Amino acid sequence: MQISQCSLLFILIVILALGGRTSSKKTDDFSDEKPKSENSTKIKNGTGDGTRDGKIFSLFSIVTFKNTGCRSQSTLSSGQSAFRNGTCYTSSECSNKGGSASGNCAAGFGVCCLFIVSTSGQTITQNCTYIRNPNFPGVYSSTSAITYTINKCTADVCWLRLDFESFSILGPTVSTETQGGLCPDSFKVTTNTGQPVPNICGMNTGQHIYTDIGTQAGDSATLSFTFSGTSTTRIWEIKVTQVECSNPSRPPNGCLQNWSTLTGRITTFNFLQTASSSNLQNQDYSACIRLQNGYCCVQYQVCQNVPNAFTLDTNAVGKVDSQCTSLDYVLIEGANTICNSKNPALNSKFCGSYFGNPGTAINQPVCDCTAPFMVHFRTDNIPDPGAAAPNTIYSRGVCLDYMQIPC
Ligand SMILES: *[C@@H]1O[C@H](CO)[C@@H](O)[C@H](O)[C@H]1NC(C)=O
Ligand SMILES: *[C@@H]1O[C@H](CO)[C@@H](O)[C@H](O)[C@H]1NC(C)=O
Ligand SMILES: *[C@@H]1O[C@H](CO)[C@@H](O)[C@H](O)[C@H]1NC(C)=O
Ligand SMILES: [Ca+2]
Repeated sequence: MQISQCSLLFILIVILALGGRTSSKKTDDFSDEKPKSENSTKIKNGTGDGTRDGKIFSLFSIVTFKNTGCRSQSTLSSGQSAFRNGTCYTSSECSNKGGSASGNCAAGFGVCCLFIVSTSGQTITQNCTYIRNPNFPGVYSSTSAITYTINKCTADVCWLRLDFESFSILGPTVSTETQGGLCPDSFKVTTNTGQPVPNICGMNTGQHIYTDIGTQAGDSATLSFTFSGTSTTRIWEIKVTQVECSNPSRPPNGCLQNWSTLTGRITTFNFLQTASSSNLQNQDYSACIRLQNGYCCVQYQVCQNVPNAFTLDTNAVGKVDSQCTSLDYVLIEGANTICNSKNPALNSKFCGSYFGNPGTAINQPVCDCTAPFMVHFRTDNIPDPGAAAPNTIYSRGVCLDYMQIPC
């Protein structure tokens, strides 16, 4: 009698232990790790109150889940994904932090907590906060400047990723460079790291920016909008993700944008896939590509099915290297027409209104087989000289389709 009762109890413990294990494996939101003060939540699980042996059941009475990203129920009409991202908290943590619950997470123990800020002057302290214009999804028709401050959500944040889910402010009014690509409205990112972030304007939905926010716990960033006149189309929604210094998805130093997909489309800011957009002035940044395993080169070509996808000035041919001195240009170090790392670099700067084929009015793909894999965009603030008369299709900027090439 004694023995069989004992083994029954043992079996019960085994069942409970196994049960506990599978449920903690079923969802990524659970963690066996010790709760870190800031990014995990520990709550008492009210189920399974021990009737016969409180000790056994108390093993399973604490639920710990990480405050990871979650998919909320709030839908996005444009931008990176169909739903806004939130952070998994308990419902009381969520309301204490100023968020709003939108769906569940952590197997129902948490709520997907959405953070949205729109009033000027607000300080953002939560990862994955959406910044939107006052009156969103309506337009912002006032001309009062707007500023937001972003503080680190934890001390080990080094980068911010800004995703422009919607972004439409006034851009250059002409599509030639007669004003050198001057921005009437402006969006500016300021940090104290000295990483240059170009001022941008116009239409930038779908674009993103990484910015180095600094390594000190107290470092912060400021996002500011200034406006030049009334507008019936001015609207923005920016997702601000805080990226840890050690996060493998941080960009390499000096990269304002980065991609790791096998193919992708890189465009200059305010490049509309219609004929009337204009290049912006004083751009000076790099878009970087991370090669996947088994890939050795990146091939670039002007965007397919986009008219005049490479137009930096009114020269009616492609130009390279020293021909681009004191003009707006694209820099791809180590570029060659052939995808083979043994071929020496042919050209690195490209300008004019055709890509990759100097002296002709024909676009040609170029290939880069030497790290780092990046495209640098550089524009000045003066109308670039050219042979032809001002033409509305010139100086639209650059749209490049890239493709990683296997080794
Ligand atoms: C912020 O959220 C993203 C997406 O969920 C996550 O990858 C990142 O680690 C988070 N950052 C911090 C500091 O927790
Ligand atoms: C957050 O959003 C991105 C797209 O912007 C998506 O790829 C990612 O899976 C989302 N993360 C979570 C945890 O839902
Ligand atoms: C950015 O670059 C890093 C490292 O080069 C890479 O691991 C990461 O996946 C990239 N991020 C995105 C969103 O592509
Ligand atoms: Ca120029």
